[in-house]
Amino acid sequence: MSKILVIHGPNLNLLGSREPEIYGKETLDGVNEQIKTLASNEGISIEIKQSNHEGEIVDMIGNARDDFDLILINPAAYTHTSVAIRDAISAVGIPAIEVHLSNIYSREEFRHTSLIAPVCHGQVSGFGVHSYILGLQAAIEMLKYSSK
Ligand code: CA2
Repeated sequence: MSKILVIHGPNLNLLGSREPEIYGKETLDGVNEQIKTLASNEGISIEIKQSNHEGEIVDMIGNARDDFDLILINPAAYTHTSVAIRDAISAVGIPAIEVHLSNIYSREEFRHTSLIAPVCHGQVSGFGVHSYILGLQAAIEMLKYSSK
């Protein structure tokens, strides 16, 4: 059974409580339920983690090699700043897919650059909670083809 690690970056624990006009009204628990439902329908094993700390996220990525086939990550604000997370993804040896709730290219200019995207297989941005679902569907397709 394929195993996917989902990582939510800083402040995503606040989802649903503030800025609903940008990030929607769904809570992180609600997002996670949707992710788990799709994974279970597709026969995929999922582990979901959230951290507000860059080093912790670097460790999660580094430790994923032996236990997971793919990482689905919303690096949140670290998208635009973290060489450490980029290097961890680049080094881990399993594919990663980057997701964003908002369309980072239609927001402030500092959000237009992702340091993470160049080391990911692909990026989904701008579909709210559905970005995670689309990213997960893409991940599942990728894993199907890579195991043939
Ligand atoms: O659109 C996304 O998913 C982002 O990764 C969200 C980050 C932001 O820094 C990125 O540029 C784009 C922010 C996550 C914080 O989420 C909050 C949710 C509710 C209330 C406050 C913050």
